[in-house]
Amino acid sequence: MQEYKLFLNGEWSDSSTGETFEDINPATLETIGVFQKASLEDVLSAVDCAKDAFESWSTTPAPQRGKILFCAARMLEERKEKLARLMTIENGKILKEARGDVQEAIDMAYYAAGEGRRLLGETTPSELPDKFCMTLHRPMGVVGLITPFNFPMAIPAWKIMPALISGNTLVIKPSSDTPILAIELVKILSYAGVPRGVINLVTGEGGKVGAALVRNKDIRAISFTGSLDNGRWILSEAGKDMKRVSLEMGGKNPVIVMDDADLDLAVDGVLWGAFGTAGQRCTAASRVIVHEKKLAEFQRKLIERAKGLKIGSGLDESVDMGPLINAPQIDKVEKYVNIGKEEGARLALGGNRTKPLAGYFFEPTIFSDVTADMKIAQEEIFGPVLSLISTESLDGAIDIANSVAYGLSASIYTENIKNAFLAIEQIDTGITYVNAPTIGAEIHLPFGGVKATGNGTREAGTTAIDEFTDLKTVYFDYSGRLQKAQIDT
Ligand code: UN1
Repeated sequence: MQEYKLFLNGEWSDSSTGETFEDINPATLETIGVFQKASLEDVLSAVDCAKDAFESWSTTPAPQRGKILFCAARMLEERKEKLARLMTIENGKILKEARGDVQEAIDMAYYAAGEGRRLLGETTPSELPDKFCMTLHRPMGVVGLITPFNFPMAIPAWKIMPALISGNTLVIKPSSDTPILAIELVKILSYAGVPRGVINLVTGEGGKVGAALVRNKDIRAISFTGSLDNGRWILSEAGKDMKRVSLEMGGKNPVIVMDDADLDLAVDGVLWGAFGTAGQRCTAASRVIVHEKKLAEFQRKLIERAKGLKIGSGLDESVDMGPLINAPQIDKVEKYVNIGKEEGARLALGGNRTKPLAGYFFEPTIFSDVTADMKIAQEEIFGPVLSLISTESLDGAIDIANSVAYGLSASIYTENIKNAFLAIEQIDTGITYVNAPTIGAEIHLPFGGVKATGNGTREAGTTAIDEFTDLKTVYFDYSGRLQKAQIDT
């Protein structure tokens, strides 16, 4: 059994208490690795290492930092297939998606590396003569990154790459369900030349190890992707020290299908959006709001296609959907299926566990006759469960779309430009797709949501730099005399 270590100051080390935990393959339930349960002491030492490394890394010219990230990007590319297989074994997602996850990390590495030659500030005229005004991005210090299981390499990369190019040093704590890919990413960054101490990795329970990062006074920013409850706690706890907090939490992402939509295209999109990654994406489609005139036809086509989805090991290239991540997750999905039945929704497809292998498999599940206020249409399930809701009009559909606590991603299928623009304007989400599923964000655009999905920050795109830098405004007066803004003008 392979044993994985903590990464502290450029070295792989055991937890100070010697305690470990295991990680299983969710398709087969076989143990695939042993990991360190970091102690509070280990977390302190990780933060101390990052603190010591800050001065040298933050004063390394950003294009030089970029060079290291370019090298890491190429190494990731060379290892893409191997990493993707490892991910399918650890996370369960099918190979095609695992390759996409690694590709997202590669894209982010190249993109952030290029930022090394930008990190653009602004220049703007002064209201006074012989005075120059500009802004520049400054590194923050040590940042703490806490990542979820569902994108085991992409999400760590979304956070690590921008944090590094901005000149920060960091401690990352990956999900205990999928630490291997984060460990592989850190290994690659270290081979690529990230100096010792700049990047540190701790594994263990969120409530202990993650919480210790959130509470550590030497950490200037926390970037977290995960559940709403944990995000709420992090925001209030880190707020006590005035830390920067970036949160990406849940979604209850709607797809609106209008009566003028290309129905086959919409069926394709909904299938991919709802059942890709077995529904375990923050961006997964969990509600389809269909115009009543097309509901029967759409439902028939969707169910027919969903019936054909093959469930099994993600390593089998003919499989469409792998397992859920762990026992609590499949219990949660089952609980929501029961709630849906009790609420009076009609179970139109699936609804059961299934056992192509020993692991946590659940059928693609579709509820029809769902009303917008039912729990299954309001709460995030994070599994392959989809609710079909009928609407009479676009206005009605948008009201339903906006009736949930979350606001991450949404989509509309329509051939009518006016409908599309109204949806773009009126749906309360951070991301809106037209004639495409709710999933599939690209790394060079801002990613994040409104309402309970986050606290207004955006990962990826140029906004990733805002997440990890402080902005300094500079006034440079070369007039040689005292000039008073607002008064001498
Ligand atoms: C997530 O589910 O937390 O747009 C991230 C997408 C992916 C990222 C999802 N590129 O679905």
